[in-house]
Amino acid sequence: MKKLGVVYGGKSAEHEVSLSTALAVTGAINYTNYEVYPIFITKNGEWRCGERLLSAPTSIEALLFKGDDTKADDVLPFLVNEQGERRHFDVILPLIHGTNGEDGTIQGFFEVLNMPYVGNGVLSSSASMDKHIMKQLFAHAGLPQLPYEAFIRIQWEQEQATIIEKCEQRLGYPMYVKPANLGSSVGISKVTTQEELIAGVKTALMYDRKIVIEQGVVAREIELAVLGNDEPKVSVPGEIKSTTDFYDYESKYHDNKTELVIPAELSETAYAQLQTYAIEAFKAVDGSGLIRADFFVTADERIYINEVNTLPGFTPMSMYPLLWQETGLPYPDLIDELIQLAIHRHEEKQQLQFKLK
Ligand code: G1L
Repeated sequence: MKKLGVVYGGKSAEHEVSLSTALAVTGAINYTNYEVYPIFITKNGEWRCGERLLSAPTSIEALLFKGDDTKADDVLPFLVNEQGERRHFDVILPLIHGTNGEDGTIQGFFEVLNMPYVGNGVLSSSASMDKHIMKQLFAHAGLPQLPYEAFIRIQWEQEQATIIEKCEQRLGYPMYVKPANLGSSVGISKVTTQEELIAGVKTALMYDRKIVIEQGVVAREIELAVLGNDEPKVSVPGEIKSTTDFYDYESKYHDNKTELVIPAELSETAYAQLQTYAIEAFKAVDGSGLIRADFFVTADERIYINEVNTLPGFTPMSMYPLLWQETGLPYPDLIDELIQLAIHRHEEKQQLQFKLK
């Protein structure tokens, strides 16, 4: 039996989302195939290891372990047990963001430990966390995307007028102003005037030193799920129908203001084109394990890639698992496949290093 460490909680804004995800995942794991160990990271960043789970936990409370709440940024309890012996896991399932939205950090930690982990590696995680880097990778891969502008704080301070002029000429209103480095939708504004643009940049600069401004578009939001390593598979497309103005943090996680239509209603041409683009996007960021690829599709079926998400929502009611459900892969099997992919990627890497010796 493989020892599986499920890591959840964490210092990020999505601590609670992570806990619900951990409850759903530990509820769906096949306990006859894995020895499951819960690893809880407090909001302070202290890692706490629980006793082996023998069956699905019944509530989030069962996943929270009490301890010294004054401790911060302590990974030692993950590395060694109470007897001071080194802990070992065959594979880690990180249901978590890196600290403060800077992703790839948790992945780097498991790399250093040479521990197999589920999902994207350091490069795809961090590249997809920076909207500007991601757009440059998409451009390089020839993926269609809407025009945008990107700049850092000092440029805004020194060349504000030029930046505004460029945005107005190349993009036009409405625009979306976003911090480059955020997973969720905090600090984002939709702007329709120059005053709003200036205010939006000021807001976004509170969250990041780098800003991306995107052209607004009247379009449907279509998402696809990609799964695999070197030969990734793609799901059917799904549509997010929002009732609010844009797909914001609130409606994403808290309200039920969005409706998912799976499979999305599309022409055969658009359907196939989206599937090709989703795989290309996965490869463009050098994904591994999984990626959710998000697109805009206009009424006349012009397609633009919006972004990829290396840590998509992952409860059984989230888009990514629902897309696979509809494509013929149920939630427990999806988790199993992701674990297998992690082990396989790690084994290949070990062989590569072995050949060099
Ligand atoms: F395990 C996977 F597949 F790699 C995986 C890991 C993490 C899938 C989805 C997620 N998502 C999350 O962890 C989160 C959306 C709860 C971020 Cl806080």
